[in-house]
Amino acid sequence: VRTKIPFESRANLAKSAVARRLFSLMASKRTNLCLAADLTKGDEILDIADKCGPYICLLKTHIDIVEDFSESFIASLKALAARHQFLLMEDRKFADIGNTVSLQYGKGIYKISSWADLVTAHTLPGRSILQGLKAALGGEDAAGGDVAAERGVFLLAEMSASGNLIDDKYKETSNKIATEGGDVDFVAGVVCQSANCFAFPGLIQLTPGVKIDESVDKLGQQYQTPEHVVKERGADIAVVGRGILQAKNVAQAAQTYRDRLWTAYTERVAK
Ligand code: 5FU
Repeated sequence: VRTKIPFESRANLAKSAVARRLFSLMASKRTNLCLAADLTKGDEILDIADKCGPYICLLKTHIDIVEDFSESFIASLKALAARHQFLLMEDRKFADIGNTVSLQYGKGIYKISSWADLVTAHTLPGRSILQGLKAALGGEDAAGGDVAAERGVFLLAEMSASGNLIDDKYKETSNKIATEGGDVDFVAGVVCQSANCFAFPGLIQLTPGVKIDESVDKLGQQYQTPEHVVKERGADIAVVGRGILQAKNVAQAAQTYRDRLWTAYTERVAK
């Protein structure tokens, strides 16, 4: 089973170059924590990215909630990612026809494809979502090289929201889109809540809805503990937002989440 295989071995199995990079980074930096930097001011995001940077493998944004977006904000965020060694994921949850997602990914104010190593996408429109996103990267480069090499997608196969409409059939087909066909080199992983979402060890399971105090929020979010998502639910990377954002000392909270998630992972592969 994939959950027993160490990240450094799974790096060699990954078809996506970004997944290989991320697996290797997780193994060498010893972290499987993703920070959901859901803040609305650019400076607040940069500040938390700097403080939590040493403890995370991935920083996840919702760029459309940033009130003072600018190109210099992106430049600063990229500099922090390089300094602290983490990747950037825009949680855009693309869900439209290929032509539209291509424009949404590459154009507009945010030009997501120019800075986000990874993005998220719903499988609702089917396989064309991958072709559409790839189209924003311009297809093959002049030398026939692979444009997907620098960029990757996480496909949603489950959601943490209570009452969400995803059923087993949807999950199964999402898994097929992630693992079969000509665009699998573009798929770095799957966003889901359980280990049975996919079996292929070259994909990364990203699991949101993680908090030390297991609970819910007022708007349908459901939380599980770091140990539970890693050991029982198959999470490779756990996404933590408010569990860190609302802490008095965010760096210390990030370190605590990192330690608990990493210990749970090492116990999982050793067992
Ligand atoms: F795909 C999903 C999902 O199923 N649940 C989520 O919570 C994504 N998320 C994101 O993870 C959500 O958009 C937030 O950015 C983050 C969770 O934040 P929290 O503050 O830890 O609840």
